[in-house]
Amino acid sequence: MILIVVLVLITSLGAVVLNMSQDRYLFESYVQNKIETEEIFLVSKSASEAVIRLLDLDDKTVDYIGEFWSQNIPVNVGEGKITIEIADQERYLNPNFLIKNDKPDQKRVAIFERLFEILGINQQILYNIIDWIDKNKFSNGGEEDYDLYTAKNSDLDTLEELRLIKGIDEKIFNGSVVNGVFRPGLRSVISPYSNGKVNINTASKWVIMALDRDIDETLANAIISYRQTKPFKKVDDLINVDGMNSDILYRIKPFIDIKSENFIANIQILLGDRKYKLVILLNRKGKTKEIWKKLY
Ligand SMILES: [Ca+2]
Ligand SMILES: [Ca+2]
Repeated sequence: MILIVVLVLITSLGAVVLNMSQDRYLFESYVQNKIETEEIFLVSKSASEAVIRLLDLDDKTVDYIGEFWSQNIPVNVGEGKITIEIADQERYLNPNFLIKNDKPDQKRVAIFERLFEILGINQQILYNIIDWIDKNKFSNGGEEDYDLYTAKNSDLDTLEELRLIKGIDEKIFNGSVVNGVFRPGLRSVISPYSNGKVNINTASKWVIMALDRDIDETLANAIISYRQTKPFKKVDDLINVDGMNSDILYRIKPFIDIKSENFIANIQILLGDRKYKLVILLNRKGKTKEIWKKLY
């Protein structure tokens, strides 16, 4: 399986990169820039095709850490070096689901309240996020303070947009070290791209703990060590974990799954001495589709 995927990657990327090195000698320097633009365009296109093929080859009925897509994939061809890193988005909590039919969804708000408590983030910031997303202009304690700018009053389209919300600073967004221990920021636990169901095979300890008041750190760690040897094939398999009970399972069932639907591929591209970062959002409902692609 791994060999097949590597071959798929090399054949789709290889032809492009090899042809490019010959072109360099054939054109004058003023043409160079145009070629380089086309090179990166072709490499981006090939990388995107390779990721789509890789995700289509994967078993879609279950997704867990340790599957081929979840590992860093380095591809070296000619003078091109490409590293592909894919993360499913269902490992995160999606703040856009905090609002349902124009009102805060209380069960999901409770999940986020626990998340913020675990991460040591002021709860007021959660209400600022709700104000940012909900359509009304009434305050949940935050909106009245939006004096320098107005709240968006609709869903978050990107993760970076969080930085525009009152109170979310560098530390809260990226995480920080508290008493020698890394405390994750919002970017490590939330995503506006997930389908709203947390994949218990890929979610971090903090996200799992936020799901229910009775999931403490010990139980979250037990879930993670269980799935390392035996990924969950169905949600009900959670009952086999030491410390799990049917009450917790009943409460969290509407919010969890054992597979993922949305993926972000972070691709580092080195072409000679030029460096690029390509980010692709993909959706895999049925066949894998590219939603957007950004080149930096
Ligand atoms: Ca899979
Ligand atoms: Ca609002």
